Amino acid sequence: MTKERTRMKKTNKFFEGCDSFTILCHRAPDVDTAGSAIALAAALEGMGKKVVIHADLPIRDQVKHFMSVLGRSFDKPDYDADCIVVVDTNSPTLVDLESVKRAPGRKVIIDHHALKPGIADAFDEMIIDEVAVSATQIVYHLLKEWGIKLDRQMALAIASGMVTDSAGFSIATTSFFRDLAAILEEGGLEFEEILDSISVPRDRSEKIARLKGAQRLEFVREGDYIISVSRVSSFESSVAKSLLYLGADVSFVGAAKDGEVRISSRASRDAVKKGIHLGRDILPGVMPLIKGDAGGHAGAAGANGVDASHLDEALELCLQRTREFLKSL
Ligand SMILES: [Mn+2]
Repeated sequence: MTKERTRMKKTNKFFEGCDSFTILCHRAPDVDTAGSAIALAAALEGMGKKVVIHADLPIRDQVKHFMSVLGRSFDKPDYDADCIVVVDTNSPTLVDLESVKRAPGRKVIIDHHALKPGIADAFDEMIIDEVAVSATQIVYHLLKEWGIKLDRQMALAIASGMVTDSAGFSIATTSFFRDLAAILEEGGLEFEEILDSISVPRDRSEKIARLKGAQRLEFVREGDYIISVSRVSSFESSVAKSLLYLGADVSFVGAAKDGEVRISSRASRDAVKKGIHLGRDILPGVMPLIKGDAGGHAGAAGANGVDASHLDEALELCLQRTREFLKSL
């Protein structure tokens, strides 16, 4: 779907003539798709319409937390509703498109990504704005167009989607900040409330694992880089991540528990830019030592196996391979 083919109507009052709505979030929903659905649902319910919100599993912890803060839950989808609205979804694999196609009602899609082939044809109306930072920002403009005053819940839903999709404001635009300020003001919200709605409170055992990981930390310098190694009994990936916050460029954290052994590793953006690829070049080396598998991305990778007796050797091997790579730069 190219921008040219995108149909933008002057007014987008797609709700007219419909009494019941099913809003579909994308599979494994994020805060933007959930926030879009919640704000839209609240606006439609304010008009006396019946709305259900659905998303296909899995539902991640951040979204579970967000939904509970917003006081909303996912429901069973009603494909017989007068109108099906799909939010923050550009790919046919992210929703049950066959059910959408078969649905008798009006079908609308709202997104801030270019639609991938095979999805546009299922819809009667497309509200696509590729300049918007988040789908909730599009929903915000729709609600304004409909003359709706944002309440706290709508404002929180919209602003949270904007903040999470802006990737730490790295892709935020001037209009993004202008909209965000207006939304916070209209909803009577402090920015801190947005952060609370999207940050999952960390489990105490995870906090302890992070601190133990720091306590047992060993590190070596290789040129300008610092490689760190530690061992915990669980939350190894959270610990590996936290070691980067502490200052390491690359971290390896091993965990052995109940006959299972896992290694999690992280590399800083800088190390990844230099060409390190943990999932391809470093972690697979430990597979025979832990009798298991390894893989992952350049900056985040893991290994798991069934033999914990050589875990220290496996971590040492990761360290040596990383040193060799860094030496070769
Ligand atoms: Mn989005």
